[in-house]
Amino acid sequence: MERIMITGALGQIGSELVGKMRSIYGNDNVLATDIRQTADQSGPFEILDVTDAQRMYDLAKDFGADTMVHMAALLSATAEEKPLLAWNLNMGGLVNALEASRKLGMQFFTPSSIGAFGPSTPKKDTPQDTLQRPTTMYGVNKVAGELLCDYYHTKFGVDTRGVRFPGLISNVAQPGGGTTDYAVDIYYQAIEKASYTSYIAEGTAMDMMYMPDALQAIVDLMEADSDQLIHRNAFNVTAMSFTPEEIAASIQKHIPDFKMSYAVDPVRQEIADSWPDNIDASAAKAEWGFKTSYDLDAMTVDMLEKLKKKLQ
Ligand code: AKB
Repeated sequence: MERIMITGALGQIGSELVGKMRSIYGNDNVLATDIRQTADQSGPFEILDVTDAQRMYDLAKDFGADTMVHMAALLSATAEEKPLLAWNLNMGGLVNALEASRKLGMQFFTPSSIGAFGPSTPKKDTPQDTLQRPTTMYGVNKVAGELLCDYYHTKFGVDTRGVRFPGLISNVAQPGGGTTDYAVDIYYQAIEKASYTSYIAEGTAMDMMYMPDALQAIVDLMEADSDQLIHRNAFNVTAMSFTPEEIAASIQKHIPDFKMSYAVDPVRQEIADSWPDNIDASAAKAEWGFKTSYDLDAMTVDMLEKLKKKLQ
């Protein structure tokens, strides 16, 4: 990785990944692109609608990119509201990014998700290789995407890589339209109001990861020796699994009067119920040394500290 182009650079992951990659590879070597404009001037930025294949190719070529990190996508709850838009954006954007990578010989990363699993997938210690019959448009996109990335590798030799991210929690950019977003929102509201109404029901366990671990995982996988990778496009990765009452209890250790209540959203609850409780990340650990630094309590300490400063 020397010249990196990132799509969806202003999204939840992209907004931090750009900074992380610029700090490692140099500001001028990371081209951030998004459909929206930004005021951030820390390095090159271009407007890009990822459904515009020609512009994506031209930008990568003009920049001399050797790596494509494709992050632009709609998340699970929005994809359920707008399934056709999700298909066109998530699959159209992905195939355009893969084609640009094939033509320009770029290394390629895109995230899959725990959304690639469905109700018939084993819920506990979900294996790396298992049943994947998701019941959401997002999940359909993610499974198709995993297969498409495998195809571009075996058919065309593109160095495609990816992980199945769990819910990601960050104190920089808020997610939008996801099912796991409550686990970010809860920290903001804990500081602002000492209370939170969860749209996910008590007892619903989902995998999660703190953003610094997620960013490191992307860098580590992209830097890993290609010969060591068997599951190159869809590694299970996770740092923790918790229910709404468990994250509330973690917050109460620091904000004792924090109160949790529930107003369950049937759409997002159904999506959450179709996902695993906790996935097994042993293939990622064995094949490229995946590791994490934050568990739930360590993440809570850091989130509350950073958000208190931010919201002051
Ligand atoms: C979502 O909730 O849609 C995402 C995901 C787990 O892929 N955070």
